[in-house]
Amino acid sequence: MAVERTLSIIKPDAVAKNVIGDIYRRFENANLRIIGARMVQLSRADAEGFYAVHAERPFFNDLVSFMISGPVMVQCLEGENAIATNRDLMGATNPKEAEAGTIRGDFAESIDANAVHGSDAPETAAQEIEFFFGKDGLCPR
Ligand code: RTP
Ligand code: MG
Repeated sequence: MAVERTLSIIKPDAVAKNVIGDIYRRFENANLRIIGARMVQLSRADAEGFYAVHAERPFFNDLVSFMISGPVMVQCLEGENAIATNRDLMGATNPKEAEAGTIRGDFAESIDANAVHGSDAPETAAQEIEFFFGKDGLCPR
């Protein structure tokens, strides 16, 4: 397994529930290191740019509106197999299908308010990390 980086977002619903620390604990328990972190209030243009890959999907407007409804906590995670490890911690996109003990199983309310985002592949991870942290905004160690 290779050391990878992935982009994680704690979405407005989970920030509002005051569970950032609980979610960070899960990352660290899974041997993922937080090598960059920012709390951000996204603008509509920011969210549309971040989710441009979904622009033609029927849920795009709901997704963008939700992601700008309050601040989000954005982090770059690094570790062995980080992309899949984070997706396993997150659980299924639809919380009705997410297992108990996953972040979405424990905290998500709906397919929109589903607590977290995680990159789904190395290429998207690299793009998403650069979107939030630029070329030199990380503290790897
Ligand atoms: P994410 O990108 O947020 O980590 O979630 P994901 O990979 O599990 O899901 P993705 O297919 O990339 O969709 C991005 C977000 O859009 C919302 N969505 N709504 N109404 C729907 O059918 C629907 N499908 C997706 C979800 O909030 C999902 O996280
Ligand atoms: Mg996705």
